[in-house]
Amino acid sequence: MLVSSHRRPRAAFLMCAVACLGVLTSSPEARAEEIIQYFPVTVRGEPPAKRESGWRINWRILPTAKDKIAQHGYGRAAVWELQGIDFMKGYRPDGSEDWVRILNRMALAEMYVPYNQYKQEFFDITNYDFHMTRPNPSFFPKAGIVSARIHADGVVASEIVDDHVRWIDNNHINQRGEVEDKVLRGQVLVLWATFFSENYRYVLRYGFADDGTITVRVGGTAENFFQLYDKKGVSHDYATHLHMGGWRMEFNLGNPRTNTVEMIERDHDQNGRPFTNRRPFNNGREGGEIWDPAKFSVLRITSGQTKNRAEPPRLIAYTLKPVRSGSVRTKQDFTKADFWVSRLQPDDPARVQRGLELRFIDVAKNVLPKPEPLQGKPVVIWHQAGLNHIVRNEDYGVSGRKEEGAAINSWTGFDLVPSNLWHRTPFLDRSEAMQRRADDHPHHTR
Ligand SMILES: [Cu+2]
Repeated sequence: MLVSSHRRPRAAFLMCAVACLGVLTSSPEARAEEIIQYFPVTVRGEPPAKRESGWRINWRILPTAKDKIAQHGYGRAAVWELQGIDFMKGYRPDGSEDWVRILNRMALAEMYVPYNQYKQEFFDITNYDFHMTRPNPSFFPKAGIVSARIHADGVVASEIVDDHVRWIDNNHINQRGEVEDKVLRGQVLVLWATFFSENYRYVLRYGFADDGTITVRVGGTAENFFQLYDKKGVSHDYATHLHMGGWRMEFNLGNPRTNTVEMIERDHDQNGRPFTNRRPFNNGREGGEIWDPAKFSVLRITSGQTKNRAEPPRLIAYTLKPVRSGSVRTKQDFTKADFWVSRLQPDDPARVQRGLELRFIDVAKNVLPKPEPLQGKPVVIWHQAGLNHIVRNEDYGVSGRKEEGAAINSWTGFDLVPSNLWHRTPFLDRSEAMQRRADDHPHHTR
């Protein structure tokens, strides 16, 4: 289908001209980038603080496939693939920095946009040779930011920003020996880039927080596909649509072969008493699981090898926590579940022959016919999160013309939250005086 004839060709031509100019001067879409960022970050003019945590992140902008055969395997479009995500969770007893590899790879592998009517639906990464746009000065604020820069690939921007209250310590003893609340403001490294999707722009945003949390988001903005009103001036539901991001993740946590994947849900026993139900993902086999809002469903991936420094030590884990207003369900098989898990290296020779499984749209087809056991095998976690864009005047011009307005950015995504990655509350140092006080008043804290 020639979507360009429906979508805004003038803008497309303009963007292409800019992009082609960029390609002439350098080859930005092939080079690997790396950022190393320690926390806390002090503001300009202040001495640097002792490093308490940090991130080391590599990525590559995988180039657009000009023909039908995708070079990188996700689809035709350019893909921003994070290729090695390490976190420093303080120091080991010997004083060295305690780094652990969290993820080998992570990417937004699909952007799926079905409309309510006309059976119109788009697979922006699978089907189109869309690229990543280049940020210009309007992309950044004049204030309210610790620092920001555009990386050498000309596509990815990094920002360090305040992340509001990380914790409040209600047992802090101030210099006068009084107990008072102490606030730790968090900081976050935000990596973001913008995906050109003809009339739409998608803001791909990863927040790497100082405590090890990763927030994964995609935001849709720019020009709507349909006008707000039809020729009779009636606002129709056909313009309403979903934006569904599909992410693909390979966790490491020290040794991917030892990782186990569980679903954790708030359930009720026969007497109606709530309990936390931890169970192997899909009975330990490849497949899909549903997010149940009444159960607060999360997926947890736990290392079988890497332990934290708690007493006694515990195995480190990350929890995939959905942050969503609903679940995408269409006739597409990959919308049958919200979480999918597949084998990185399947046993099935037919799957091996097809090559590394990177396409989100194939996940159901890959794993449902012959689900393979997950125990002792490196796995791939897939997650989809969508938002229902019910059109409104704020997304159009005054007369409902799409060209005269801009759809306000709307976000969806999920969080990756550390679980027993740290051995204690990060950055909270108890002095001996505070510890004595806690020992003297064991019932002080509830
Ligand atoms: Cu929309």
